[in-house]
Amino acid sequence: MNNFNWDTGFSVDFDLQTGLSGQAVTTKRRLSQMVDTFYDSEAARKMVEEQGDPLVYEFHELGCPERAGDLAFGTTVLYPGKVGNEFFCTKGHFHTVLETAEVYYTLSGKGVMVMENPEGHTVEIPMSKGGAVYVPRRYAHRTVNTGDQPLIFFYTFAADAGHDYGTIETRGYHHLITDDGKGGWKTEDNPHWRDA
Ligand code: S6P
Ligand code: ZN
Repeated sequence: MNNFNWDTGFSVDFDLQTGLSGQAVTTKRRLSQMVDTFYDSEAARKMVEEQGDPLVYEFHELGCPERAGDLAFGTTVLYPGKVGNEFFCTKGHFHTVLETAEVYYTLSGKGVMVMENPEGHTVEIPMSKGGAVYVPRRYAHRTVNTGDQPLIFFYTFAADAGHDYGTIETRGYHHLITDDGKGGWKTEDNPHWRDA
């Protein structure tokens, strides 16, 4: 447990030098927990068996009360890797309160913020050190590591926003972010996307 006082204030050391092993506990997502996130889920299962279930990402959940007026925040580390041609990414989610935005600030690495709204409008915004990305209200958000180093970013959002993972788990994303074979990334339509 921690001593974060959400009523009188506190500071927290994210301890980025030692891979988030400081005072703030992280939630970890291994590939076995998200094989169906990737287009080639069979390749993901094979990687789990043959490569010892790699850690895809971890992020802080500091225990911010889910009440109006508070700001939840933390740091995410998304590790480099690929499943087939598709870069490692987070699961991605809508906020349960759809009309809530979020801000991401990239501390190191490079990647892409992949967003789409319920009407199917899609937006991809590159992420690199020193850049802030505004995730607008109503947009699902997923981060993708397109580099060969960890992508590390700070995030903050309204604490009562809630997380809807089910919609993305059921429908998938419209777009996949894949290796372009030239050291960069490209967007491909996801053949598995379902208009459920
Ligand atoms: C929460 C915020 C981030 C993500 C984290 C992991 O609103 O967007 O903290 O939770 O980057 O991604 P995901 O999609 O597994 O929640
Ligand atoms: Zn969010």
